[in-house]
Amino acid sequence: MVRDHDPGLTPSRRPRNSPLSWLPDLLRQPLPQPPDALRRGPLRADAFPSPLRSARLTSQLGIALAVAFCTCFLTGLVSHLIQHPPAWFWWPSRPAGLYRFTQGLHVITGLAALPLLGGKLWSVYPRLFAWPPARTIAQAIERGSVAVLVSAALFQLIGGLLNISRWYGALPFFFTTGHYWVAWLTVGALLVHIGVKLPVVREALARRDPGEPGRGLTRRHLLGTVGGTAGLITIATAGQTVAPLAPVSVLAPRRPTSGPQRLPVNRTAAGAGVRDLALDPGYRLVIAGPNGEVGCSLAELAGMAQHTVVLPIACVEGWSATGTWTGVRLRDLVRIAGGDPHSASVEVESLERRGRYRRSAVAAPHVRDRWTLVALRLNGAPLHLDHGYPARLIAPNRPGVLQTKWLARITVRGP
Ligand SMILES: Nc1nc2c(c(=O)[nH]1)N[C@H]1C(S)=C(S)[C@@H](COP(=O)(O)O)O[C@H]1N2
Ligand SMILES: [Mo]
Repeated sequence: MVRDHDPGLTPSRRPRNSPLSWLPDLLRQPLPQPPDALRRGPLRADAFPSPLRSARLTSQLGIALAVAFCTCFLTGLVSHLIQHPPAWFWWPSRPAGLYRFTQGLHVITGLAALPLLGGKLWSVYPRLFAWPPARTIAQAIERGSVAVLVSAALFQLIGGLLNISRWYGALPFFFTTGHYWVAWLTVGALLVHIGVKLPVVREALARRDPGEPGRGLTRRHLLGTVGGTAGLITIATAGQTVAPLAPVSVLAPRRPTSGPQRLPVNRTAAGAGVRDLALDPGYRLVIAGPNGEVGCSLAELAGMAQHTVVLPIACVEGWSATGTWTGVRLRDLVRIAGGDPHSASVEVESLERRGRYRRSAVAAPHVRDRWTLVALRLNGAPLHLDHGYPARLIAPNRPGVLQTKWLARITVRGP
């Protein structure tokens, strides 16, 4: 059975004569025993008879979850930093598929964590009804921190799932901001939890479980089922970014090859309200820099040196798809505007008037990369209207949200 554990407050480790020496004593104060008449239903002593639950099972699931959550946290943090770079942050333009890898991993580990968390919560949920609810103040605080951890973890996994399913309206706030701040809350509560439970985990893993049921479902079966479910979910969804798995990706929200020009569309031209502007024969791409402003027609852009690159769109939502793009190198346009192609940074703006992704910053490593294009063509044909016609940005190792479509203006800035 799962045992209660008092967070480490062994008297021997307590510093003497410190200004806080009263605190451990306070925390170990016993709380009043609640009246026994309340002990009904799930609060009864024998309410959860399953012999499958054990500290060892909980520990094994906990370790798998910790690995998934830490991977998710780190890859998510990278994605956040690329999109909101602080002054100290530097993100290279190569390897070209690095972001595709980190963000694919982010969504895959998040999805695999769902059955792991389900299994783990099942293995400990009788503790919700532990009697008495808390024996000491310290235990009440520790249980409160677990409640924070469970709510934050569920918020992250379910919110993420809604977002990759593109059910954007399901949450009453902007998903990315909530997901980012609750990630810190989750990881903080997780570190506290690991710190408190480490001794229990070590003890539980050191010896075999007593009372392993001889017949029927065993803990091994249970672990196998949870692990197998995590594996199945991975295989059934990873195909949205791992192309060879696409045929078996029955649960993936996106297929890498479905959409105009065999590429998914995130936001359509109609959705962005740019149809008329994009199709206007008077279209000009404004290029502004130290030399002033010039407007280039589509024919003028097509008359410049054209280059072809094979690069993925790697959406933050975890899908990615490779395209063959043809267009003008961004650094050639920077030169026309009078900027230094090796040190300049650039801001690109869309014809789209409103919308979060209507502009993006291109830092120097991406500006000088010869694979960064103002693309005019995709997979052998002029860009489809929904892929950013007449011109869009495509750069190596950048999240999809920064691959701005329907370009209207390029502003060259200094180093
Ligand atoms: N102007 C503009 N560009 C945009 C977007 C947008 O909403 N507006 N969405 C971005 C996102 S989130 C992604 S994933 C890619 C998708 O490009 P695609 O629709 O050509 O596949 O475009 C990016 N470019
Ligand atoms: Mo995206």
